[in-house]
Amino acid sequence: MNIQWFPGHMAKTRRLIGENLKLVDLVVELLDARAPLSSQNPDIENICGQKPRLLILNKADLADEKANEAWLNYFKNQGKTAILFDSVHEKRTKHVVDTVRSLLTEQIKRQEERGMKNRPLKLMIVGIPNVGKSSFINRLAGRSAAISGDRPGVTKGKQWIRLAGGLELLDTPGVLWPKFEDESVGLRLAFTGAIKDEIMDTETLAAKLLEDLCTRSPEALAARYKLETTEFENGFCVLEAVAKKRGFIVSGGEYDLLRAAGIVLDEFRSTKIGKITLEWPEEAEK
Ligand SMILES: Nc1nc2c(ncn2[C@@H]2O[C@H](COP(=O)(O)OP(=O)(O)OP(=O)(O)O)[C@@H](O)[C@H]2O)c(=O)[nH]1
Ligand SMILES: [Mg+2]
Repeated sequence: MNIQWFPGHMAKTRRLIGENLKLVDLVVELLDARAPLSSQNPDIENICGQKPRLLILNKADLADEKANEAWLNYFKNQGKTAILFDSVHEKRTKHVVDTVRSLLTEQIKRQEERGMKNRPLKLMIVGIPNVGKSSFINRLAGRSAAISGDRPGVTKGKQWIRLAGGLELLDTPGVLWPKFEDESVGLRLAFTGAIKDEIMDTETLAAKLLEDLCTRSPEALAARYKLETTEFENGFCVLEAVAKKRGFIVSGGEYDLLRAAGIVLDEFRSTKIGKITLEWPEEAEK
C-alpha cells in the first residue's frame, strides 16, 4: 500500500518553517508517542539545523507505558531532550517551560549581558498533522487560543500565541514530507491519524493494522473482538472476522468490510483495543 500525502499547502508550510526560524529561539517538535520515529519529519532536521530543539512525545496517554520509558531513554542516549506529554489532560506544564529555559540558558545569559532583560522567548511548534500542536499550545496557555480538532489539517496558517511568563509560541500547520522511507512509516502515520482517511483505501489500511496487531498485541486484539485465534492468513481475513463478530452484513449476506474498517481504525485511535505503541527502540536499532 503506497501512501503519499504532500499537497501544496504542506510545501508552503515547509517554507513557512524555514522563513520563521530566524525569529525563534527554539523549535519544539511534537512526535507521536505511539510512533516516535515514523512521526519525526526528516525535513525538520534539515531545515532547523543548529537551532535548539525540544522533542515532545505527545499523546503519551495513548501509548504503552513501557514503550514511553524506553523511548525517553532512546532519545536521552542520543543526546536529545524529550518529554512525555498529554496535551489533553496534563495539568502540570511548568516542567516544559523549565526545560525550555534550561535549554536556552546560554542565550538568556547573553541577552541579559546585552541589557535585554525579560525579552520574551519565542518558540516554534512543529510536527506532523494531527499530532497535537495546537492542543499543546492551548495546554501551555491554559486557554483555547489555537483551534484544534480530531482530524489532520485543522491549522491552516501560522499564529502567534502569547503565554503569561514571557513565552511566545508559534503554531504552524502540520507538515509531512514528499516520500516516506518505507511502507511501514506511511502506514504508522495513517494508523495514528496523521494522514487524511479520505485519500486512502480504509479497508486495506485497517487490514494492514490488524495484521500488525496480530503479532504486536494479539491478546488485546483477541479480547476486543472476541476472536478465538489471531492466526490468520492475512489482514483481510481478520477484518472479515471482526465484521462477522460485530454482525456487519450488507444486503446479499456479504460482510461489510468498509464498516468494520472504520470501526477498527476508530477503536485503535481511541485506545479501545489498548494502549499500543507501533514501534519500539529495539526495532529501530535493528
Ligand atoms: N489523547 C490525546 N489526544 C490528543 C493529545 N494531543 C492532541 N490530542 C487530540 O488530537 C487531535 C488533534 O489535535 P490538534 O491540536 O488539532 O493537532 P494539530 O497537530 O494542531 O493538528 P493540525 O493543525 O491539523 O496539524 C484533537 O482531537 C486533540 O484533542 C494528547 O496528548 N492526548
Ligand atoms: Mg493545529
